[in-house]
Amino acid sequence: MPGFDIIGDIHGQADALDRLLDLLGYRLSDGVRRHPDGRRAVFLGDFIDRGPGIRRVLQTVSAMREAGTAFAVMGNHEMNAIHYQTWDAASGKWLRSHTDAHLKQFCETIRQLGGDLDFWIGRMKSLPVWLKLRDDEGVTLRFVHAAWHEKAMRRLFDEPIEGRLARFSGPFEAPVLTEAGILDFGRRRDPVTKETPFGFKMKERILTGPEIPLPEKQAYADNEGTIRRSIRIKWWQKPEDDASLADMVMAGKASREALIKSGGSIAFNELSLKKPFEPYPVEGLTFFGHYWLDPSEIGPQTDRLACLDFSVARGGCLAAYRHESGQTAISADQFVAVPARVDRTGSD
Ligand SMILES: [Mn+2]
Repeated sequence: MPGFDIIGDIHGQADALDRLLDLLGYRLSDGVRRHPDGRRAVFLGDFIDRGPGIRRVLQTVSAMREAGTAFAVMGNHEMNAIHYQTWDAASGKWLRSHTDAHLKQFCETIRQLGGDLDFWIGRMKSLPVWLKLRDDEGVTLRFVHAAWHEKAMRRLFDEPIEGRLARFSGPFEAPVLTEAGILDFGRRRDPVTKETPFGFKMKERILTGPEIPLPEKQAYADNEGTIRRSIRIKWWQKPEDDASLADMVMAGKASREALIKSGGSIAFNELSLKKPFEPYPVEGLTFFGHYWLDPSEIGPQTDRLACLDFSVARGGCLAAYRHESGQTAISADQFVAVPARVDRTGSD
């Protein structure tokens, strides 16, 4: 029974994607990558920004989706791109403001896609915000870019927004944003009520992952030198009574070490949170990307949960997890990866 090959954040690294698909056995025929045994790929979002091959990554993924040889979910970078390009007439501004920092994130994509930018933005809008399916043996598989939050997802899907509009089209298992949903996910403040829409808050959680603000003195410089005033957390994990910040942070090894140096041993439960931290319970197998893990950390977070982002855009590697139908636990030996760059200088 054919299984699934789940692939993490690509960020324009088209060569690495080609090498990974070769390694997984997806062959090119009629311009589409297909697996001879009928296996299918699942991409976890963040196709664009940073790398040199953004167009080729979008073409590869798009062709596979259309041919039915792959599924994909939306990443925060695709959501940002859509919001950057969407004018909100009711508020009189872009859904993602055109600040220098936002332009800096998006400029490689604008430059590389040129006149085709709007065509590709249209394709990005067809990506579901999350995906749930069953393999051939009935095991539930969940896919999301950053965090699976079942309760929020149910409410997002079931509850109509202002004017009784639906946020999503398509089935619950693969919900695609409607134009109203794109607005609801992009508005920091509702133009009428002035409140932050539920869609915006949940977009932050699901596509960017929940973050917890740090006390002033705990701000720290991560491995890229960016000052962090909050930490991304292990959203699925109930903190032990004596958990430290370093135990609960969800980030690559270098970032964790920077946090520990700056005092990450302080107790997680001493943080003055507005609300107590509530882990998101998850059943079945869940796969996500987004967290810039170190290539030395390849392996699952728990036997039912795996992050597949190993920082290919920072010279790490592009990874996949080979799921076989019927398996109910994630196993460390079913990860495969290719490095961002192939070193040719050592060959003869
Ligand atoms: Mn991301």
